[in-house]
Amino acid sequence: MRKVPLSRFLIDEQWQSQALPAELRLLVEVVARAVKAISLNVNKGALAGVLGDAGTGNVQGEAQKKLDVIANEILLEANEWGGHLAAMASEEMEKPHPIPHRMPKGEYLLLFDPLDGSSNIDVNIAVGTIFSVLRCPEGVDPADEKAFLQSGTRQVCAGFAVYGPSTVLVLTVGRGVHSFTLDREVGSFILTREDIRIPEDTKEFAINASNQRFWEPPVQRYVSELIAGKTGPRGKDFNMRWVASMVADVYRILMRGGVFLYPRDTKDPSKPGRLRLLYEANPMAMIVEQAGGAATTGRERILDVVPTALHQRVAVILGSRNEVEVAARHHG
Ligand code: AFP
Repeated sequence: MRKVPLSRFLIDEQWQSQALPAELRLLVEVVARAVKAISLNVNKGALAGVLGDAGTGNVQGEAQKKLDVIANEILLEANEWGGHLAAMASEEMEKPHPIPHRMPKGEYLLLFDPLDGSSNIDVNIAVGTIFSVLRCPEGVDPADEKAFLQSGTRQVCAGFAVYGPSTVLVLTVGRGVHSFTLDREVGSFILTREDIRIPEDTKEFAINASNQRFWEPPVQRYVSELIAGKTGPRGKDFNMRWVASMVADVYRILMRGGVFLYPRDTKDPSKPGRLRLLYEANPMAMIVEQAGGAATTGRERILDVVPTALHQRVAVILGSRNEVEVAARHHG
């Protein structure tokens, strides 16, 4: 494979395919630089005193880890001054973060989960960063969350980083999915997988099985068939994985197929599912669809969901197209 740094790849996308406006290329470069800084902090772990709780809570009512706050600050600081953004929104902040008046502004909105899987950080399991890019609608105040309430089909870019044995950046600008591995000696992301395609079938599913008693009947039926394996209607055995870091489960699915489910459950009726639509489900759904997979709530395509609130949650079933289809059929 040609050793292509992210910057070269993006320049090619900009000039050869006219698919990437200069401002969006700058946005991706800036986010990639922020991801490198987050990776550095994550990899220092205990040595940098960045583990453990921050002693604060976020808008989700969840205790924040120190690295949640650090990663959020890194992304805000890196993106404030480039002139490519109108505003940002984060899992860690209740309201949108407008670009300060003294800074130049651009046409894009950047949404992110700065540290996905943060409950894993203290036990040294892979975590990540998820991001989504929208255009700011004309005539809408970017500081108003209404500017962000756009269906996932409106995304112009989506990506995530996995801080695992290696740091990998997965990216789509609407022309396939590509992954870049961080070369720490040079400090560059190097293209390592071009035009990733998810196998259409799979024998591997990912779900937090401890919630089984809270699932709706269609999911109960679907998962029990997977567990029945050869002895059941599927006629084949399945394997199960659950990392509890969506970035790690989705990356595995991009590499070898699989189906990931975080369904609605009755555990907390106020939360239709755990995952957030705008900065977790939508970017992952765009990536999975661009890689030939499928992403549904069980009842509708995730990218078609019309958002009504910045931090709303949604049920997620995504991965190998044919397997997602089987799960969706159980929903009638
Ligand atoms: P945290 O970021 O709070 O650890 O949540 C991670 C996550 O949003 C997603 O990455 C996982 O797939 C899912 O939640 C894990 O949820 P459970 O802890 O309920 O299994």
